[in-house]
Amino acid sequence: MKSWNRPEIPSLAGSGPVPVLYDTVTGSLQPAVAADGVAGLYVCGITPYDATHLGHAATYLAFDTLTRVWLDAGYEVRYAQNTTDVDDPLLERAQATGVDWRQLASDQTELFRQDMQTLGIIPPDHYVAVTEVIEPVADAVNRLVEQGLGYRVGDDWYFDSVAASTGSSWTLGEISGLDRATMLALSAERGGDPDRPGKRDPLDPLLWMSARPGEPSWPSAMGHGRPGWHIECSVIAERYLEIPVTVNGGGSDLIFPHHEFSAAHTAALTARPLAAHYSHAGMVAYRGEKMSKSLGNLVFVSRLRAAGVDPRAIRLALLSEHYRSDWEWTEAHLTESEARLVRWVSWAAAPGDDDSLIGELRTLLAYDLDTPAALATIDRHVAHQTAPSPAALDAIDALLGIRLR
Ligand code: 5CA
Ligand code: ZN
Repeated sequence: MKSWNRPEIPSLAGSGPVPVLYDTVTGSLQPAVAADGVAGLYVCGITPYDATHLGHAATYLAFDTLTRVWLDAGYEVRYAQNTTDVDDPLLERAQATGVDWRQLASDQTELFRQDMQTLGIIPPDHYVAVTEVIEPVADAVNRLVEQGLGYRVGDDWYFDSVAASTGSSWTLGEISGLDRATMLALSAERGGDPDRPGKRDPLDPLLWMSARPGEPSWPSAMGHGRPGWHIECSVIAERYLEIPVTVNGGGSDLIFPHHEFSAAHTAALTARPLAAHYSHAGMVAYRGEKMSKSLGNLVFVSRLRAAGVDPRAIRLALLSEHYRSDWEWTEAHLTESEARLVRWVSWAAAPGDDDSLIGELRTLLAYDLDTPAALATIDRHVAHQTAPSPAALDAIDALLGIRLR
């Protein structure tokens, strides 16, 4: 699928440090290193049934920042992202609004591309819709069935997580580190069906859903149907990147069940881990609750854009919070960022020869992408009316995606 235009990224003299990044699996900061200087990044994409909200934008901006730090460290970055363009909520929304599901998905994906481009987010090298990989997904499910790790309930197919846990290089709970009671609760909350009779284990996730009347389906060895959710990311990552990828990322709502089971599927299919490193962005809330399409408490990037807000101010607002924290969007985030941008732009209009920001930004961002500290450092330079060198302004652009000149 078509991606979006890549922002211009100034190249800086020398190189910055390789980042250390909080890893969900070990619960500690770990260097996000690629032995051969080529970092592989897989980030879970949107389910395109509603416009991009600031929560999505914050998550993609976190991995954009990681990419910028990697590039500055001299790495090559290979990046893949999916879109879940066949899934229950999308089909339900299409049905409820009388729009063809393909049209809904392509319209919303297009809006997402525009939002990402406006925000200057580095695009993935491979932007892949699930509908583009139905055959490889069906083939992967079939292989799991042949290995005895996929089984039938009614006409649907499930992954045997207990058998996989003993027979492969993955064990249940390894990625999320959660206890069973928590996994059961999250499974029910996030698209699983722990109470369905006939499953070998309540946590077993769906691999292949048989065709439902009025819904899209494709032929396969398991009968007509469509992919389950976790298998899509497992297959797309393997198909477009080297496994294990350096970092598998997404929002923290994907830790369980999604990343747990994508990793399980990859381990069963390839005998390799999906990723060396699991990184999760915190949840952005609005009016007291997690911003979510299903709750409807959304602030849309496209609305802010249409209202004439400078995209750099949106970026600064999101960068002002640490990517790993859960935080609540307020109108003040925007007004403060607009004021900050005005101050920065007038400071940048009188450049000089002060290079010191370059090293400061490199150090702060390489330490678990500490964007709030990076902004605070720039604020200090602005307050002291230092005269930034053109290279220092380039560093703000290259590392934070904010162009001031
Ligand atoms: N298509 C699946 C992933 S395979 C999906 O979760 N789609 S989504 O549209 O619901 O979310 C897209 C991305 O935004 C995911 O990485 C998700 O973790 C992240 N996300 C969703 N809501 C928020 C939020 N309120 N704050 C931060 N990130 C969020
Ligand atoms: Zn995913």
